[in-house]
Amino acid sequence: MKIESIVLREIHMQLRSPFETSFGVVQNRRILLVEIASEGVTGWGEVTAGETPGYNAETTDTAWHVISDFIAPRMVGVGIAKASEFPALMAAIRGHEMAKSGIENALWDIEAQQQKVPLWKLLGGTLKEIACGVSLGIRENPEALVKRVEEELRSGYQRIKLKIKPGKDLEYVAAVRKQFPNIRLSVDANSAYTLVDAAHLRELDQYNLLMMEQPLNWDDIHAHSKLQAQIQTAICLDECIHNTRHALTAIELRACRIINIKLGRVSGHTEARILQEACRERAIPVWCGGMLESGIGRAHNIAMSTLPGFTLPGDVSASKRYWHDDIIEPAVEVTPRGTIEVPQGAGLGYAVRRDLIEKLTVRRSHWPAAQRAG
Ligand code: OSB
Ligand code: MG
Repeated sequence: MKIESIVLREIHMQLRSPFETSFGVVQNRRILLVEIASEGVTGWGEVTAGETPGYNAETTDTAWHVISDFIAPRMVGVGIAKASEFPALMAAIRGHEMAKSGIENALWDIEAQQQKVPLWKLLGGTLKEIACGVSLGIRENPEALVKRVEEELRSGYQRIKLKIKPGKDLEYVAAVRKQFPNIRLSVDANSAYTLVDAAHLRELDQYNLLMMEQPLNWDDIHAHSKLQAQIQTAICLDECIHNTRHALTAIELRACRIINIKLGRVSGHTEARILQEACRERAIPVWCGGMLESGIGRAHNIAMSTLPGFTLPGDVSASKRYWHDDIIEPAVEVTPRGTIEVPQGAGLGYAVRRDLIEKLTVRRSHWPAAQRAG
């Protein structure tokens, strides 16, 4: 596959409602899309970095910089046999996994289209439908949260995840658990606590949670191993895991019993595939996390979620929970049994709404192959 041109663009999309986590509130998303042309087909990828460095170190602007100054100029005009060769070409660029992932995943889309197979099949996926959960932002009070949970359950979602932070935790979890004694329920702190809070976090053990996601520092696997020894609830690592090496460290240190895989955080499909297999061999369940993606990132998440290691419901939910008008067609829908049926078309399996994307674009950069040759 010869990389004939790369287009990088920033689109602005407004979430239907603000999403609050322990690190901030977001409603106006600034999303980078990558479009790569190769031998008659076009592949799409999404950069899942946030607007601020509150989740991890990357932002929309750092990704723009790294792709523009280091990745796109190096890749345009280059021929590679398989998308899985891309990470080796990026070895000299430290970190910036989300920037790399936007490019790599577009190459996977191209490879699948060239082979005329759905991306999930090319990746080695086996599931025909994937199990869906939802991630609910922090609310003004427990009653509002309970009401929201009820709505999501009515839509069929199989697992509810509550965002928590100090001062907005026990009371909220208690209220939801009281109303729904048997649902699969989890919490996500996005690094809002420290080991000093261990006794406080142990209080959550009484609510029979499926997991507690990333309670401690975004880069501290060791501290999570100390916490896991003190609580019954399974810890799930999100922010800490950027690659398979990190996952193996966490598993060996018993820092978690579950791992959340996000394509952007682990630099793309190639590493995600290796990581889920490593977890499967060690009986560590994995699930697909979300980063408030547009339809393009969502379609990549759906493809990844068909791999055999993904045994827990992901944060992959319907387009309409996020957007009035998604940039793919058809929009992603969830069945009454809380699943997404995997698309059968080649590549992503959804049509990209180019006209809408043009309207949403606020900046654009283009690298034609000739630029490299000349
Ligand atoms: O920690 O999983 C997270 C959103 C932005 C940044 C981090 C996280 C999240 C979510 C939302 O939980 C998942 C989604 O619905 O896309
Ligand atoms: Mg998380």
